Amino acid sequence: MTPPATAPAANNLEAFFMPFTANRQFKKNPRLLARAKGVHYWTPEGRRVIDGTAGLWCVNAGHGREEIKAAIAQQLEEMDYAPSFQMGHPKSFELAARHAAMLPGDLDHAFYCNSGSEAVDSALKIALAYQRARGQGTRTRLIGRERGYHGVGFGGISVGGMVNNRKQWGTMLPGVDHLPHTHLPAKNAFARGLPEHGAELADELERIVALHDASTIAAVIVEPCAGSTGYLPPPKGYLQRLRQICDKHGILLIFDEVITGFGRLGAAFAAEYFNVIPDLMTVAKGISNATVPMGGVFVRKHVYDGLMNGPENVIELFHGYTYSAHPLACAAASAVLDIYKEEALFQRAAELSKYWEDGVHSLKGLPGVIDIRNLGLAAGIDMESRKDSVGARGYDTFVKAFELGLMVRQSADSIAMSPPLVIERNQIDEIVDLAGKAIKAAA
Ligand code: PXG
Repeated sequence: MTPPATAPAANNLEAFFMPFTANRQFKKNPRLLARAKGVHYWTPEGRRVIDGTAGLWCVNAGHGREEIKAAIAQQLEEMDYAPSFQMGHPKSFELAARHAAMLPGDLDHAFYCNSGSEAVDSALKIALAYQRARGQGTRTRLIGRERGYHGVGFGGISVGGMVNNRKQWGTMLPGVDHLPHTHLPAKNAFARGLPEHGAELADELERIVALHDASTIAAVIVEPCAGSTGYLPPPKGYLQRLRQICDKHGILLIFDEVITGFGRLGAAFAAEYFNVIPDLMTVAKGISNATVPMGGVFVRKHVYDGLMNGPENVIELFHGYTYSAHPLACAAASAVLDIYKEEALFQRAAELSKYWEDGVHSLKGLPGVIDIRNLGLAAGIDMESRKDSVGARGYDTFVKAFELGLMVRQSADSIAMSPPLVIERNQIDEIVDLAGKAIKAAA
């Protein structure tokens, strides 16, 4: 019998209502992580597990970085908290200037929050406010994409396109439409890097515009490379086409770079990698190396300037969080920028990406493997579903990998891997070897 939730004990798992977890299944057979350093976790019993996922795509500079620890400790000593409403603290302005300097094009303003979900909802709100401020208040529709993941706020799930994240929540936001996803396994299976086919799927935006009229559409939001749905790099030319169609119709383009931001593709941002500049960009995860929760919305000059109208004493955006630009998050984010730069980690990811690609594609031919995709330092592997039990095989692969000493992420019958950017070649070999063993064991 499980002990009552109120008995405080280290082995009492009952009270914690776990997120995105099969609570009852987990609590019968838990997987606990107690310590982390570099590219490894250790379980409470001291078993080492290689982090094939950088936590949840977030610990890009590796675990336990002393420089970040020191920056957070120093900030805590100086000032634990300061409000950002009608007040400010120096590190928030300094961080925003540093982000602006590293962003492509004129993405030169930063709004801060505490997670990717908040970043997405903030971006959608900024888009609506901007359209209204420029006299286009009829533009209220938001367009997402099938299989998209934009966090768990009502805005994010409305534009998102993963059915399990949507079906429990009723009608969500009204006035949302979706582009088709870009996963075309019949044409693109086992593509290395960007798939050849599917750029024309961006033209579906023209169909949506024809249906609703451009004058009703505020913004389109997509992940430049979809993450949670099993890692779907965009077809060649797709993002460029989406940008052109948005420009033609006065629609804002939002890139959700919560996963792709801060080096995952081997460039600072996907916007830079693809040379497509969105009007707004959402980030989180790697922004603070996951040490202190942080998210952000990067905004282009015309969007920011568009909102700076009306009398100067009037608040331009009635939106923000108690912890927007939290001093500890700013200190951590600044320290991680130093690491990214000093260790040239984005360039390192670019250099390793071919080795990674060869490694993960060597798993082609294993039993049940039906597709492998990669871009930058991440990959998705699809396995054939077992009859009548979608997701069972993916789950077994994930559990087996953990038992063998490798952390992967599972989504239905896909697994995704995205190691910290400090990973070494021999550790990539180890990840690929263990993933292969787990796939075979779960076949
Ligand atoms: N946008 C994108 C593109 C994301 O990947 C969010 C928004 C939401 O971020 P927060 O910080 O609110 O969780 C995400 C989060 C997985 C996985 O295994 C992915 C995420 C979170 C947890 C698991 O793919 N992405």
